[in-house]
Amino acid sequence: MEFKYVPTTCPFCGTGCSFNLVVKDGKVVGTAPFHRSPVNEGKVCQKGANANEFVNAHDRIKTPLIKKDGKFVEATWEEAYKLIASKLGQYSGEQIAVIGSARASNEDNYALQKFARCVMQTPNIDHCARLCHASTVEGLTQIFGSGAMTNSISDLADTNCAFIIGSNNFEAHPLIGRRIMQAKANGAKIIVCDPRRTATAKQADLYIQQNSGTDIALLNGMMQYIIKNGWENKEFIQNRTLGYEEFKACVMQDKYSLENVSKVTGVPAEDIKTACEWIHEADKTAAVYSLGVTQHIVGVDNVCSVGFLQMLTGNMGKPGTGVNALRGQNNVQGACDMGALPDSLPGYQKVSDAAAVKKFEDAWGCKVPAKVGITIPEMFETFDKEPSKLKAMYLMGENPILSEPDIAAIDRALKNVEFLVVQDIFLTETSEYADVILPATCYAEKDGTQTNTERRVQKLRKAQEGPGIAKNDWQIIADLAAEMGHADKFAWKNASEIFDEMAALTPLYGGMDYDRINSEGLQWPCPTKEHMGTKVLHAEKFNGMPDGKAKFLPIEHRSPAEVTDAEYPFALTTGATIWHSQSGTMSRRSESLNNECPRSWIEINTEDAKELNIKNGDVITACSRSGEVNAPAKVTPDIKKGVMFMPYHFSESRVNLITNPSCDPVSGTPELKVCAINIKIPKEA
Ligand SMILES: Nc1nc2c(c(=O)[nH]1)N[C@H]1C(S)=C(S)[C@@H](COP(=O)(O)OP(=O)(O)OC[C@H]3O[C@@H](n4cnc5c(=O)[nH]c(N)nc54)[C@H](O)[C@@H]3O)O[C@H]1N2
Ligand SMILES: Nc1nc2c(c(=O)[nH]1)N[C@H]1C(S)=C(S)[C@@H](COP(=O)(O)OP(=O)(O)OC[C@H]3O[C@@H](n4cnc5c(=O)[nH]c(N)nc54)[C@H](O)[C@@H]3O)O[C@H]1N2
Ligand code: SF4
Ligand SMILES: [Mo]
Repeated sequence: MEFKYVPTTCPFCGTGCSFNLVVKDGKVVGTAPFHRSPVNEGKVCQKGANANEFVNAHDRIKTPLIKKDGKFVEATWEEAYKLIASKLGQYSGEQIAVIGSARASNEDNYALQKFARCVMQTPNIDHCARLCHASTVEGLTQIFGSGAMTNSISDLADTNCAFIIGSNNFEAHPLIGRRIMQAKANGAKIIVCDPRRTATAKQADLYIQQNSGTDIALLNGMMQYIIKNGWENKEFIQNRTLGYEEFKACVMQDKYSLENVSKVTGVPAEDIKTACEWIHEADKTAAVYSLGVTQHIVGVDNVCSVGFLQMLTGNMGKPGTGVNALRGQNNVQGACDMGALPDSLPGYQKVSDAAAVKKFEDAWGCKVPAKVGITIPEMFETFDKEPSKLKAMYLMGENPILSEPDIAAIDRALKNVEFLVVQDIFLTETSEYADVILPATCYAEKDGTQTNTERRVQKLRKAQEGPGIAKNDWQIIADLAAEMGHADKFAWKNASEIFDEMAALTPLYGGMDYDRINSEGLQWPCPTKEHMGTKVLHAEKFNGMPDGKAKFLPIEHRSPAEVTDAEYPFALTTGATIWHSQSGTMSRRSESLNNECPRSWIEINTEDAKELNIKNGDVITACSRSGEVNAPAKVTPDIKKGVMFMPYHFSESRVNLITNPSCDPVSGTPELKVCAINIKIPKEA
């Protein structure tokens, strides 16, 4: 029997590993290593290894579906396009909200944002980066002039000290965790700061278990101790930064003394000292962070504080250093790069910049709304509270009824959407609310590109045909645009043509084309055809800053939106497990992954469990000001006393029923990492 091997990029996380899809008789049947990848060198995690399993799940959507009398009925593409065109045509620009997909390719997202801006004339386009690393994009842009991971995955192996804060990379980015372990094997010190003793924390040489939501206090305390010892890098501060004196005055306040910070964070002063000593002694320290830092009402300030630690110690612009924000979904970096954001055109060219808007208007031959649109939380809040303002939604590859905080509010909002189009590969809990569902091909069925966390643009390669009459996302959008009278602007023959159009308008990608990225990909910025891409940002200069210098700011600790009290005495934090991905639409259809982890749970500290008389496996109810949810208890000493944890992948146990919708005021990222809860023990039936 003939087997064919098609190299492609993983559809799960932002690490961007490559592997081969094994194809037999025209169907994807397995995966096999692809050794040449500079990211993962032929290795994958359990999700990558089983990434073939959901592709041919029996319940892939095969035809468009139109809701008639409350039931979905199979339809032809023509029927679906006609209906959508006539419905969307009834609304004016800003009455329409569009959500892009960090699962779909760069080409798909480029097509969607062009459709939103050009055909729909709406500025309201966003995607799930809002729920995770929008705080990174905002924070790092404020201080460095670029919102991306500064360094490369492979150079983490060369660091002498990894300072990991709010990242459980052993589960969420396992092949980045592998690089950090390579550094450890070479003698690097590993510091992990996390309220949970995670799989990552268990590898640490120093584990710092701070209270949830106290990272600024911890970082300010560390920076005060570094300055007090004269360990700051004076030359770097002098030559490459601005704003130091005001920043210093802030961190030197008595409230950030070791003694006071120890009280706020719950971390022994000795451990804070040790962390500072190791960073001081190391030639190169890499800061690594993820959602434990960003998903807070102080997410942007948290991100900046991590940046300041690296600026203060001169750990920027060299391999093995930097601020390494580990981005989430397979193509969340790309969806941001492509302009699926309410304030940015492709390549972070701002909608508030008249020259940028003019450039796109000239290239596309249409008006482009020169206005900042609304974010995902604002979209749902408007549908919920002011439905006269927002009428329709086009949602490509996102499952908000599981992934957004405060599900009761999202339910009300979705019920208020007059016309909802959902474009996905599976029926989801969200698509139940749709008026029309459109079947898309998945990663294994299309050519295209995606951009990983280290800014590497890599190929997706078609390995099999899609199910039924499913089409590529970009093709669906182009067909719909044609139906609405804009055929000329969306007349692409293939994904490569879309990439070329995008690259010509996007200086970060300007030197890339499908031939150049074919083997190992290229890391942006790559402005010209001769440019070899950029492994380390800010090597000589902070190019995006007006004067080329990074910016220190004074940042104070602030408490989370919900603090614990007598009624809700525990802090709940939420996140990922290695076996599942996001709302589980893909990973839970993988038999291998779902067998390993078939149900949700709630982690409770051993002492708390004893006080509440809860045993391992007891089904308990967690309740908050927003709602309640049941899950079996997992009693463990690994979580801090007073803190509990739930994963967010399980539709039958929706943790977002109890999370709170408070957001960072600048990034709009919800505080998914802290809410106040209590526990009820259901009476035996
Ligand atoms: N297996 C798997 N991998 C994934 C995903 C998945 O669903 N499954 N999702 C992908 C996506 S979209 C993303 S964005 C990334 C997320 O990657 P991560 O951010 O690494 O994963 P999380 O589990 O959300 O949270 C990280 C850690 O933050 C800690 N934390 C909670 N509160 C605080 C706090 O106040 N301070 C600090 N310092 N830490 C805190 C949590 O205990 C947790 O260990 O993972 C990606 N990778
Ligand atoms: N409590 C809590 N909630 C969280 C988080 C948390 O830490 N705690 N994390 C948040 C984070 S970091 C994120 S990123 C969000 C994720 O939130 P979502 O983006 O809503 O999660 P996914 O399950 O990845 O949804 C992606 C959808 O895209 C579909 N899909 C896959 N491939 C394709 C494709 O090629 N084309 C199309 N059209 N569709 C496709 C999938 O079937 C799925 O329905 O959740 C957030 N929610
Ligand atoms: S680490 Fe991420 S990209 Fe790599 S195989 Fe695992 S899920 Fe896929
Ligand atoms: Mo994410």
